[in-house]
Amino acid sequence: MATRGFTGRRTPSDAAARTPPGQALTDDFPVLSAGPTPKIDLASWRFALKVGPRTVKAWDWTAFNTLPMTRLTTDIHCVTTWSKLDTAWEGVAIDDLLADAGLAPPTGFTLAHGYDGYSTNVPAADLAGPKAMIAIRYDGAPLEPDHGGPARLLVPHLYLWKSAKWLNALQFTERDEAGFWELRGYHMYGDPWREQRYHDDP
Ligand SMILES: Nc1nc2c(c(=O)[nH]1)N[C@H]1C(S)=C(S)[C@@H](COP(=O)(O)O)O[C@H]1N2
Ligand SMILES: [Mo]
Repeated sequence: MATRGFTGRRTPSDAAARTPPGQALTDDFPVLSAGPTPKIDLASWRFALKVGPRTVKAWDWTAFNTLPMTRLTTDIHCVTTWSKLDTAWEGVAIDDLLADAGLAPPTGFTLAHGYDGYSTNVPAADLAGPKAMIAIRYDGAPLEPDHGGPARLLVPHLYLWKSAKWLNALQFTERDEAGFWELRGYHMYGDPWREQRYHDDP
């Protein structure tokens, strides 16, 4: 029997129970970006952890790859109504990043910044534990540029627009500041199970 991920063991009712309201399952992996995929050279790639305007620590690609790597198989949900089950990722858990920077887990909010100028906001607590990471591999291979490679944020319990591609900084902020899509009417939190698509959704 050929299996991809856990697909072979998924029953129809299991799949239905894992599909949030208003979503439909896809086996494809659509690409959604506000602009063109930026060209990022691994030799010049940098990722910075910031508290407000202050850079606490920055990693180049070599240093980033010495951090502990975590595997995460999870469902993802895009606000354009597709969901994809059992996607397999590998990357650095935010807790491990904070430990390497000698930073206590922050309490406020986070702005994730991409190389393309994109940004999105996530409460800091939503990045803690095994449920979020900075992903560098997908489905056993380096993350493709169109999907955010070299490195993207992955916060799979929120709509996928929160998972900033081409990540170059995580910035902790005291206030909840809107990012690119949040300034254009998307929800400040974005829980797919509560259908928090647009700003005024409860
Ligand atoms: N840097 C950056 N990250 C981004 C985007 C973007 O335009 N730039 N688009 C977001 C949106 S709206 C979605 S739905 C997902 C899509 O991820 P995918 O292309 O891997 O499916 O990436 C999110 N992250
Ligand atoms: Mo999106």
